[in-house]
Amino acid sequence: MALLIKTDIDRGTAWAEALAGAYPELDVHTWPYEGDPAAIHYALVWQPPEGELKGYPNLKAIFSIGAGIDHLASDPDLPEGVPVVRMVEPGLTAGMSEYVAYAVLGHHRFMLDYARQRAEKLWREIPQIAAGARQVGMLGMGVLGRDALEKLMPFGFKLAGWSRTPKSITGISCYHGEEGLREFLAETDILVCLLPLTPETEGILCRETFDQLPEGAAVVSVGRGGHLVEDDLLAALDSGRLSGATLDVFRKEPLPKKHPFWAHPRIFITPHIASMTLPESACQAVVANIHRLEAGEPLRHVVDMERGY
Ligand code: NDP
Ligand code: OXD
Repeated sequence: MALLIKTDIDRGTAWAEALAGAYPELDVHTWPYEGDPAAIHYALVWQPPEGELKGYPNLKAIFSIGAGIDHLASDPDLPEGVPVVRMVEPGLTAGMSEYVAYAVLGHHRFMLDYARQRAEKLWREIPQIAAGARQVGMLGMGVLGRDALEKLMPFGFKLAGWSRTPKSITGISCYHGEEGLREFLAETDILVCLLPLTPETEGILCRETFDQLPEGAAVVSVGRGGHLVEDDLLAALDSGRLSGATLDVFRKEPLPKKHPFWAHPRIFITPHIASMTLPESACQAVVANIHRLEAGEPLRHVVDMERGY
């Protein structure tokens, strides 16, 4: 049984070591691979070059190193009929919840304002608002969105989530579909986006959405850069419609040096690090799935490529 890893060199080495520990019999190769493509049964990939995977005729499954699979869905030559498995692993989930908690608390406690005051050596108290007076709204109530909201529960925020299909979760007001979006947005003071990037969700963080939020709301964009209409965000921040934004993902990554986001006082930027798959814990999920398939059992977390996530 052979598996090929395609990621950056450092992460590839960490993955190969983790897999060797978790499944010593697995023959692990790192990309670029110069052996016989027919000998490879599994691919574990992050942003493989377009058309690369179709060159392996005996693939049984493609494992995405990330939770998002847009880097695979965009390949017009993705091999047909080979299941694509998204990454669900505790390290990735925990990291995302940490980031979302940090960003939400930062907006809640006016940290962008205090950073600016610090630069001006200005000692000024901004009146505190009780967490219970604010709603945190999550776009995308999947593995990551739901965990992040649950981790925010002890702070006492009002919590709301929006998804495609209906949900019922204790302590979270759940909305779904286009009809639910308006009601969800109207009450959301801190909006977090943890949707997958699909044709339906592309550009969802746009003027029309911002205009439905309460005046002075904040936005945390951690799904994909394609969710955000960048000019609409700048306009909403400059007019005061929105009070701030935390952005981890961008339409073009790395964010170009001349991009106006870098210098904007109401934007906090990180370089797509909200969460990272940890090979040590993630290899267990991959290995368990390989064992499942080899035993004739169904794979877990297979992507519905029609739906796009
Ligand atoms: P899941 O597949 O578990 O969840 C996706 C959620 O989005 C589901 O609740 C789904 O609804 C909802 N959804 C999808 N399409 C729509 C739609 N058209 N309208 C309303 N809701 C919709 O994904 P994860 O939680 O595992 O990951 C989410 C995304 O986070 C990834 O796709 C990736 O882009 C991003 N990510 C970013 C990282 C970073 O470092 N910045 C790290 C990891 C992930 P339903 O429940 O009804 O199906
Ligand atoms: C992911 C990511 O999708 O890191 O996991 O962006």
